[in-house]
Amino acid sequence: MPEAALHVGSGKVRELYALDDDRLLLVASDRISTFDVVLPTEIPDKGRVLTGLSAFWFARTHDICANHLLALRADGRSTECRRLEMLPIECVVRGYLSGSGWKDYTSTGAVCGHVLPAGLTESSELPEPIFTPATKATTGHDENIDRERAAELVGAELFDEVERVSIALYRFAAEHARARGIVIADTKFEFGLDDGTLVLGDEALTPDSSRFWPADEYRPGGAQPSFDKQYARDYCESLGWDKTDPGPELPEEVVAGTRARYVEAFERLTAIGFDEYLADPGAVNR
Ligand code: PZK
Repeated sequence: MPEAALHVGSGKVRELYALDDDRLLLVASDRISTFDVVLPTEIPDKGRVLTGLSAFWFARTHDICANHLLALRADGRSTECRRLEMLPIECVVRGYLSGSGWKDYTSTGAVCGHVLPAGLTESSELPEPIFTPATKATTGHDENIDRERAAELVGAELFDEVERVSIALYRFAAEHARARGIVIADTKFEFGLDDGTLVLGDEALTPDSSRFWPADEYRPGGAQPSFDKQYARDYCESLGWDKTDPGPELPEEVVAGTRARYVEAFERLTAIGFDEYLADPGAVNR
């Protein structure tokens, strides 16, 4: 628990505290959600994996875009960050056709105004990554919006900048990950402004903000297994759970298998031992 910090927000699996007028503390819990429901069982160290991975990407993408990270705390799960004026759109980049992108393509042949080639199949790699903004739903699901609507929400000039920066960040990370056996199918960024300068906030390029797929199992033509959550999903499906709250408890072998996949994603992507990260979170900056 952070000292002398006011709780200012809750996400499904994260908490946000105010440290002072200019700084926030973002704390990643070990909670896991599947099929949009937070499960009653935690995955030990999941919050540390996501925090460390985010910090790793922040350290390596400074030259593409400034970011909100000020310091990682010694607990490995808490990020001190600069307080920004957040933009009212989710900045999604898709390199592959999945989720709502695949749904929209099957009904219209386009995603957020990007007309795509005919004949693509579920999970196909796109010819080029596309920027597919969404609104921030306060309840329920984010809604895809076309580029005109997004430009109205943030202004045309800022729209052009977040599109360019989002695609550059995705290309950098997807290429890095692909060389290490992980497909980043799509990802969501949240940006803010600090004195008018565009700054990347939130968590970035983690398995909770992206779709990570094992590259060696990639087979377009259907849904792909999740790098991190597949054991938990398969177990939940095997119970015949109706996917309404509350979700089922996970048995220890599913917890252990899931934890191992998060740690594997961290180690593959960062080339840092997870034990080194736990001993010194600053390892992600070297
Ligand atoms: C900010 N969220 C999402 C909600 C969470 C996270 N640097 C920042 N400055 C101002 N606002 C935010 C950030 C960041 N990051 C992030 N909402 C506001 C969110 C609830 C819990 F952990």
